[in-house]
Amino acid sequence: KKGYVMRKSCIDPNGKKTPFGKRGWKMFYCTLRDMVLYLHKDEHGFRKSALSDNLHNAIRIHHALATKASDYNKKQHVFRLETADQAEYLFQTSDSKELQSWIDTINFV
Ligand code: I3P
Repeated sequence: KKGYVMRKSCIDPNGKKTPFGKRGWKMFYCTLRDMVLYLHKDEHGFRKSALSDNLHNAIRIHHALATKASDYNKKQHVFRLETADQAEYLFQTSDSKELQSWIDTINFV
Protein backbone atom coordinates (compact mmCIF):
# COMPACT_ATOMS: atom_id res chain seq x y z
CA LYS A 1 0.00 0.00 0.00
CA LYS A 2 1.16 3.52 -0.74
CA GLY A 3 -0.13 7.08 -0.70
CA TYR A 4 0.14 10.56 0.71
CA VAL A 5 -0.51 11.03 4.43
CA MET A 6 0.08 13.69 7.06
CA ARG A 7 2.10 12.56 10.08
CA LYS A 8 2.50 13.98 13.56
CA SER A 9 5.05 12.51 15.94
CA CYS A 10 3.78 12.35 19.54
CA ILE A 11 6.20 9.99 21.31
CA ASP A 12 9.69 9.18 20.00
CA PRO A 13 11.07 5.62 19.74
CA ASN A 14 12.80 6.12 23.10
CA GLY A 15 9.38 6.40 24.76
CA LYS A 16 9.81 10.11 25.48
CA LYS A 17 7.43 12.84 24.38
CA THR A 18 8.45 14.29 21.01
CA PRO A 19 9.96 17.69 21.84
CA PHE A 20 8.24 20.98 20.93
CA GLY A 21 9.38 22.12 17.53
CA LYS A 22 9.17 18.57 16.20
CA ARG A 23 5.52 17.93 16.92
CA GLY A 24 4.07 19.49 13.79
CA TRP A 25 2.14 17.82 10.97
CA LYS A 26 4.21 16.93 7.92
CA MET A 27 3.22 15.46 4.59
CA PHE A 28 4.84 12.23 3.42
CA TYR A 29 4.49 9.77 0.60
CA CYS A 30 4.08 6.59 2.59
CA THR A 31 4.80 3.07 1.42
CA LEU A 32 4.37 -0.17 3.34
CA ARG A 33 6.68 -3.03 2.47
CA ASP A 34 8.07 -6.00 4.41
CA MET A 35 6.61 -4.82 7.75
CA VAL A 36 8.21 -1.39 7.36
CA LEU A 37 6.41 1.89 6.78
CA TYR A 38 8.67 4.13 4.70
CA LEU A 39 8.02 7.87 4.77
CA HIS A 40 9.28 9.73 1.72
CA LYS A 41 9.13 13.43 0.98
CA ASP A 42 7.18 12.70 -2.19
CA GLU A 43 6.63 10.11 -4.90
CA HIS A 44 9.75 11.29 -6.66
CA GLY A 45 11.78 10.78 -3.48
CA PHE A 46 10.32 7.32 -3.21
CA ARG A 47 11.80 6.36 -6.57
CA LYS A 48 15.02 8.34 -6.35
CA SER A 49 16.19 8.34 -2.74
CA ALA A 50 19.02 6.25 -1.42
CA LEU A 51 18.27 3.31 0.83
CA SER A 52 19.80 5.20 3.78
CA ASP A 53 17.33 8.08 3.33
CA ASN A 54 14.46 5.65 3.26
CA LEU A 55 15.58 3.94 6.44
CA HIS A 56 15.91 7.27 8.24
CA ASN A 57 12.16 7.83 8.17
CA ALA A 58 11.19 4.19 8.47
CA ILE A 59 8.80 2.83 11.09
CA ARG A 60 8.88 -0.89 11.82
CA ILE A 61 5.36 -2.14 12.27
CA HIS A 62 6.07 -5.60 13.68
CA HIS A 63 4.07 -5.71 16.94
CA ALA A 64 2.69 -2.25 16.21
CA LEU A 65 -0.97 -1.32 16.56
CA ALA A 66 -3.02 1.08 14.46
CA THR A 67 -6.32 2.39 15.86
CA LYS A 68 -8.73 5.17 14.96
CA ALA A 69 -7.74 8.25 16.95
CA SER A 70 -11.28 9.00 18.04
CA ASP A 71 -9.95 11.11 20.94
CA TYR A 72 -8.17 13.45 18.52
CA ASN A 73 -10.71 15.97 17.29
CA LYS A 74 -8.60 18.61 15.56
CA LYS A 75 -8.47 16.73 12.26
CA GLN A 76 -10.57 14.13 10.49
CA HIS A 77 -9.65 10.61 9.37
CA VAL A 78 -6.75 10.24 11.81
CA PHE A 79 -5.31 7.00 13.16
CA ARG A 80 -2.79 6.43 15.92
CA LEU A 81 0.16 4.12 15.41
CA GLU A 82 1.83 2.67 18.50
CA THR A 83 5.03 0.76 17.78
CA ALA A 84 6.87 -2.00 19.61
CA ASP A 85 9.62 0.47 20.59
CA GLN A 86 6.97 2.68 22.27
CA ALA A 87 6.84 5.40 19.64
CA GLU A 88 3.47 6.97 18.91
CA TYR A 89 2.39 8.78 15.77
CA LEU A 90 -0.80 10.24 14.39
CA PHE A 91 -1.51 9.83 10.68
CA GLN A 92 -4.15 11.78 8.80
CA THR A 93 -5.58 10.12 5.71
CA SER A 94 -7.76 11.58 2.96
CA ASP A 95 -11.10 9.96 3.81
CA SER A 96 -12.75 7.28 5.93
CA LYS A 97 -12.12 4.56 3.37
CA GLU A 98 -8.40 5.32 3.25
CA LEU A 99 -8.37 5.49 7.05
CA GLN A 100 -9.78 1.98 7.40
CA SER A 101 -7.56 0.69 4.62
CA TRP A 102 -4.35 1.93 6.30
CA ILE A 103 -5.45 0.57 9.68
CA ASP A 104 -6.29 -2.86 8.26
CA THR A 105 -3.13 -3.02 6.18
CA ILE A 106 -0.90 -2.16 9.15
CA ASN A 107 -2.67 -4.49 11.59
CA PHE A 108 -3.15 -7.46 9.33
CA VAL A 109 0.00 -7.67 7.20
C1 I3P B 1 3.40 21.72 17.32
C2 I3P B 1 2.47 21.95 16.13
C3 I3P B 1 1.39 20.89 16.09
C4 I3P B 1 0.63 20.83 17.42
C5 I3P B 1 1.59 20.63 18.59
C6 I3P B 1 2.65 21.70 18.64
O1 I3P B 1 4.38 22.74 17.34
O2 I3P B 1 1.87 23.22 16.21
O3 I3P B 1 0.50 21.16 15.02
O4 I3P B 1 -0.24 19.72 17.41
O5 I3P B 1 0.82 20.66 19.77
O6 I3P B 1 3.55 21.44 19.69
P1 I3P B 1 5.83 22.49 16.65
O7 I3P B 1 5.60 22.40 15.17
O8 I3P B 1 6.60 23.70 17.04
O9 I3P B 1 6.40 21.24 17.23
P2 I3P B 1 -1.78 19.80 17.03
O10 I3P B 1 -1.87 20.11 15.57
O11 I3P B 1 -2.31 18.45 17.37
O12 I3P B 1 -2.38 20.88 17.86
P3 I3P B 1 1.02 19.60 20.96
O13 I3P B 1 2.34 19.89 21.58
O14 I3P B 1 -0.14 19.84 21.87
O15 I3P B 1 0.99 18.23 20.38
